[in-house]
Amino acid sequence: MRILSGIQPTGPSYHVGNYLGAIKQWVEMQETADCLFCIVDLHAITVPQDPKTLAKSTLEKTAELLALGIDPDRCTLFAQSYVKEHTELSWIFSTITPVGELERMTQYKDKAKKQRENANAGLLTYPILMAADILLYKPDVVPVGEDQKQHLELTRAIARKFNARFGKTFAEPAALIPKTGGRIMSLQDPKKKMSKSDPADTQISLFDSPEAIRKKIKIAVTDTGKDIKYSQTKKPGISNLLLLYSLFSGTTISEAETYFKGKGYAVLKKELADVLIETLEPFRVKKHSLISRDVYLREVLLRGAKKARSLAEQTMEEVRAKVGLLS
Ligand code: ATP
Ligand code: LTN
Repeated sequence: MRILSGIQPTGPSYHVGNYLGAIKQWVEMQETADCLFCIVDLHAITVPQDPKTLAKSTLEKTAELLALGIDPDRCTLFAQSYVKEHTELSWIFSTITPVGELERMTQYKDKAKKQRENANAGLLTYPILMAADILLYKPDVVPVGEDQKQHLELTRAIARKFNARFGKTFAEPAALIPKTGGRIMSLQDPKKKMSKSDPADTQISLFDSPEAIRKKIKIAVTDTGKDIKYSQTKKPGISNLLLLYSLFSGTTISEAETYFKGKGYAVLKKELADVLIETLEPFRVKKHSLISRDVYLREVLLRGAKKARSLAEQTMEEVRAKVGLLS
């Protein structure tokens, strides 16, 4: 079984949503499957990035992934921009993807609204590059958070379209979205998903200090009333905190509800902060020991790219022949 997934090197650090929605699954799957994990730096530049810090940020995110348990000896970890076949296949896919389908993508609509003065073409064609990231490696499964479901459906549609035009080339990969934890909400606006690119107090970074974790949980938005009950519609704030508690403490939601019955919001917040601090501490220590090892981190990404490239080249050879490009 082959797995592929991607993550952007954007924002200050990966957050608990990235972990529960994606990275935790990656760490588990590398034990049994042939896994490729791609740091998608070309996707990141659809939002303006400082050229002086982007490369550094890519290395820092590599250190974070290693600290979280991604093991370069058990998987292929690489930077997207090191494997040029991604952009080549993306161009070919762009010639079979209707613009109307891209305009329907929620992530495009959200991001284009956020940066009206820089609603660049890359934001629109972003899912085509993602389809190329995926289909180049012909994976069976793509583990992602719920926000990527629509992009995965488009990837499947692109595979179908390519096959119909040029002959059977790609199987349709399945999205693997966790049953719980696939959509962790912002601590300040629990109707919106937690996002790296939003302000610090909306997210718990996986590498936050204990003090920062306590403070952010303390000021997290809650709901009226005082019962600790899971209801995304009636109690979105408390439900998000309860869900985080349940996932980090290894209890079910209903066990957590029973445990907090008759206790106030402040108790839930304190216990959530405790369990987060305890679980995240080893990640912080590990990141600290890796962060200054630039040469090693770059070497990990280059080694991964070499492995990825050999697979990508095979697919491109097949694609080029099918499309009728000169060999
Ligand atoms: P940005 O705000 O910079 O767009 P992001 O926080 O959405 O970043 P990505 O790098 O785009 O993070 O996503 C990496 C992975 O984490 C994807 O699989 C995505 O679905 C998942 N993910 C992102 N946010 C959440 C969330 N709030 N809950 C669960 N999974 C998430
Ligand atoms: N679009 C995704 C990141 C991403 C990805 C991929 C995920 C780019 N390429 C390939 C899975 C497979 C995002 O914004 N989270």
